[in-house]
Amino acid sequence: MEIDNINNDEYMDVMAVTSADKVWVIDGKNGNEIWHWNATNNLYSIATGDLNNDGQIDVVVAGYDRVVTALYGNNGTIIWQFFCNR
Ligand SMILES: [Ca+2]
Ligand SMILES: [Ca+2]
Repeated sequence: MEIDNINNDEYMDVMAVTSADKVWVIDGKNGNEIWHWNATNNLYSIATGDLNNDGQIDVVVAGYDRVVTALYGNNGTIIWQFFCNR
């Protein structure tokens, strides 16, 4: 779980991974879904930060199958994936 203001309003939002392998981004103001991403990699970790320095907070998740995925914070599409197979 992570807390950050992903839609640049005046309220913090919630980023969570669930056992159904989904990433959920929930508007902290009203509890509505902002977006979700259907993962494939048994997620257990999530963090936020502006990875590409565009002023928009992004989301990074990692899973038990050794894949790290970076997602655009505005819509949840994939920025990149890193496969930790070494
Ligand atoms: Ca917000
Ligand atoms: Ca960004």
